[in-house]
Parts: sequence; C-alpha cells; structure tokens
Amino acid sequence: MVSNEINEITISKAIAEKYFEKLKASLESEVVIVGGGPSGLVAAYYLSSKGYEATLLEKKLSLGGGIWGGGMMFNKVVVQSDALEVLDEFEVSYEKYDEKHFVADAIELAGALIYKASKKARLFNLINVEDVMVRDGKITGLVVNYTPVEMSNLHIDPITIAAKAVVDATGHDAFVCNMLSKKTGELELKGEKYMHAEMGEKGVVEYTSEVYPGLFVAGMTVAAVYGLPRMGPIFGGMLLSGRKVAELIESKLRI
Ligand code: 48H
Repeated sequence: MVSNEINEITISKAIAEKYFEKLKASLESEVVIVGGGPSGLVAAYYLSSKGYEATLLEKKLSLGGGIWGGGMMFNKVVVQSDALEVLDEFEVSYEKYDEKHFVADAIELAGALIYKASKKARLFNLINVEDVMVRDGKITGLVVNYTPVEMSNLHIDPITIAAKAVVDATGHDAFVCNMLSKKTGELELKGEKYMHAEMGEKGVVEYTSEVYPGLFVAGMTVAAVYGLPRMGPIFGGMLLSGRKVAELIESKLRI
C-alpha cells in the first residue's frame, strides 16, 4: 500500500511559494550584486554578514564563475599570502608553495564561497541582467530576465529590481558598466590589459570603487574599467576586491 504522505502538488506549491517569497523580497534590495564569481560571492557574504540585504544575480546554472577550471582546466588555484585571511573566513584549506604563494583546490574554493554566501545572502541563478535603471544621474536598479529567454531569443519583456547600491562583479564582461556606458555615455571603460600578475592583483584591489553614483565594481570588472593588466589563475585579488567593495558600500549606506 502506498501512503499519501508525500504529495506531488505539495512539492510544487512549496517550491513556488518559497521561490516567489524570495524573489518578492529581493525586488527592493539594499544591495544587488551582479555575477556569482569569486568577487561577487565574497561581496555578498560580507555585506550580508554586516546586516545588509544582499541579492546576488547569476545568469548561469552554477555559481562560482571562473574558479572551477583553475588554470587551463588544472583545477587548483593560487592565492597569495595577503588574502589567506579570506580563505580562513570561508574555511578553505590551502598548502604553502613558497612564502608568498599558496595553493587551494578550485572545487573546494567554489563550493565554500557558494555555501557560505548562500547561508546569508539571497542567491539567484539563471537570472540574466540585461539593462540598468537610472534616475537623476544615479543607478537605481537593474532590468532582469530569465537566462533561457535570452538564449531562446523569445520576445518576453523583463522585470526590474531596485537597489541602493549595485555591484558589477561580472568579470571580464564588465556587463553593467558597459551597458551604463552605452546607455548614458557617462562612464568610460579603458579595457583590460596584457598579463602582469603582480600589477593586476594589486590594481584590482586598489581600484575597487564606486565608478558612477550607486554603481560599484569588483573583481575583473575593475581591470576592464580602469585599464589594468590581467593576472591569470591567482585569486587573492578577487577575494580581497569582494571584501573591499563590501566595506565601501557599508560606509556609504551607513551615512
Ligand atoms: C548575470 C552575469 C552577467 C549578467 C556575467 O568571471 P567571474 O569569475 O568574475 P570575478 O571578477 O569575480 O573573477 C574573475 C576570475 O574568475 C577570472 O576570470 C580571473 C582571475 N581571470 C584572470 C585572467 O587573466 O583571465 O564571474 C563573473 C560571473 C560569471 O559567473 C558570469 O556568468 C556572471 O558573472 N555574469 N550574471 N547577468 N549580465 N554577465
């Protein structure tokens, strides 16, 4: 005899109710982070740890961005000594390679960032940010649609999400900055430069900033906006940039 305790319609109702509860709560967020790579996940974690309502939007099925494949699909990543405290915060293990270079497992790093960020922030996958919302010279939110809508080229209008602060953490694409530049002409992107790991790593953290009222940049997007070198599969700069953008937003929203 099959009991009726597990019910298909209850399963569907539970998913629909809980998902739309989360989506509705996110429609007016304090901070929206675009991109679920290392810098975006770290920013989402630290912002929500500080008590801010942080929503992260990722267009792909899986979060983690460029972490998973390490360097050329060798799934290990290097993190320099300055960023080890972020690995410790996320309980990621690492091995010393020399005084300055440490090695972490790419899968463990991606898993830990996603896990810890998901405990605190509102994370969405399969949501593609396709435009910006601007009023009175300030970014006020984002225009979003489900990724399969874009992939299938269906004519379906997007919806909007309001935010007091937006973080462009879309990596090499610098999607939000490029869109803002195209639509307003008020932001100039210098474009990412050649490989120079030391300059790239330092610059990405140093130049993490607010680039337009309400719009902050973190991770590789910083390099795209400020014309900084790339650095390859070393991830300390991404982690520190994510932490720094959370601190900058905190000091701005606290006022
Ligand atoms: C929603 C979007 C959209 C959109 C893109 O590339 P990422 O891992 O970004 P970072 O900056 O946190 O880390 C960069 C690092 O992975 C890397 O590539 C390095 C260090 N490269 C050095 C080198 O020399 O090459 O993640 C960005 C995420 C991705 O998951 C995208 O899918 C997502 O943003 N994304 N999400 N709406 N319009 N555009």
